[in-house]
This record gives sequence, C-alpha cells and structure tokens, in this order.
Amino acid sequence: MIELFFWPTPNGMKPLIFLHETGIEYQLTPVDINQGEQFAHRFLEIAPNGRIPAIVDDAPPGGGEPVSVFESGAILIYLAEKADALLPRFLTARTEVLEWLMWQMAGLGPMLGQNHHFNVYAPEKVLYAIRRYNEEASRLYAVLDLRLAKREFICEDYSISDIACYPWIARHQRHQIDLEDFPNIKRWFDEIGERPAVVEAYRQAKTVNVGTPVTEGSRSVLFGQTAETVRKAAAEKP
Ligand SMILES: N[C@@H](CCC(=O)N[C@@H](CS)C(=O)NCC(=O)O)C(=O)O
Repeated sequence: MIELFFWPTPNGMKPLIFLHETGIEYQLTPVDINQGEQFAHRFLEIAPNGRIPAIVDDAPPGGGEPVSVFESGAILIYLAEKADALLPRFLTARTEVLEWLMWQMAGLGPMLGQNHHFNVYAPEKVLYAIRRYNEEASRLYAVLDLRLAKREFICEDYSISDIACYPWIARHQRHQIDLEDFPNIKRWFDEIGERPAVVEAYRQAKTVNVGTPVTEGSRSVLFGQTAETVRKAAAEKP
C-alpha cells in the first residue's frame, strides 16, 4: 500500500494520476498546506523540504523497511519502477522520458509556479515580475507545443512525462494562456483529460478539497517562509 501525502495542487496531482493509471493500491493522507500541516513533525520526517507530495511505500520492491520518497519527479520515477509502467526500460527511450520529466521539474513547474504567484497571489502588482513570468510561460508553452506537433504524446508512448506536465497545463487560464494559440497542446490536453484514470484522479482530489480561496491566514503560512520557518518546525517536538 502506498500512503500518498497529498493536497490537490498540480504537483500533488502527478502521483495521484499515476496511481489511478496503474491501479496501485493507495491511501490518501491530506496535508492542508493552507493550514501549515506541511510543518508537522511526521510529514517533515518524510518530506524534509516541507512540500507535498510525498509517499511512503510499506511494501517496497525487494522487501525491508517502508520507503519514503519526496519530490514529485522522484516519486513518479519510483512508482514507475515499482509498477514497471509508463517509463520505458530501453535506455534511449527512457532517457527521453526522463529528459522531459526534468524539463517539467526544473522549468515548466517552477516558472509556472512563479507565474501563479505574481498573477494571482502577490499582494502587490509587480509589473516586471508579471511580465517576466508571462513571457516565460508563453515560451515554455511554445516549446511543448512544438514537441507535440509530430507526436501524440510528449515521448513515444504515454508516460510519466505527460503525467508531470498535464496538471500544470490544466491551470493554463491562470498563466494568461489561451490554448487556442497552442493547438498541439490543446489536442494533447483534451485527450489526456478524457483518460478514465485522469478523470477519476481529479474526482478523488475534489473529495479532499475543492479549492480554498487564499486568505490572509493561508497567505501568511504559504508566503514569507525563511530559514527561521524551517528551523522552528524542525525544533518542534513530535
Ligand atoms: N519540486 C517539488 C515542489 C513541491 C511544491 O512546491 N509543493 C507545493 C504545492 S504544489 C507545496 O507543498 N507548498 C507548500 C508551501 O509552499 O508551504 C515537487 O515537485 O514535489
């Protein structure tokens, strides 16, 4: 059984979609990041970065003690290895999937995260930052659109690279992006959105939270974290 530490955000959706695609048994443990549950002792032992998602696998391949994994990209690789699914074994095809997974983890995700922040959450309109991240979003969407021009999926077959990108593209309106301008992404996005596993994963996610508006309380939990936040959480008793 996989315990998935989850909140319905783009990064949280990645392992949830994977688990539905492969039918691996799982249990959801909500971590309400708006209430500061990411600083709880048990969670930080599993996810020292204090960010969802994370997993604990109590039946790791080869047996032994339960294994914990944090970082959505590492979780997808772990689960893909465990299930022998959605990550090719052959080195060339595998590298291609990992390349696009890294592109999502290091580029698409962080840049669109900053885009959300300055367009939606920032208490003041910082025009330079808004322009910078809108431009970067449009650049990254164009890279993905070109990639999908000659392929049904990001790599040869549907893979963890598609699963990693999809929940971020699902927030395209927040990125000030019109998918009509990126027709290959639109076709891919619509197709993946119809997969039964994806539909079911989003249905499950809604049972955890339907989207809480940002309040002053959640703003103070989520933004303005510093070294002090990390040290204080680490010093708290279990
Ligand atoms: N690189 C990490 C990023 C994880 C991340 O940023 N998670 C957000 C939700 S999408 C979070 O837990 N935020 C809590 C906070 O900022 O305190 C991953 O891909 O797992």
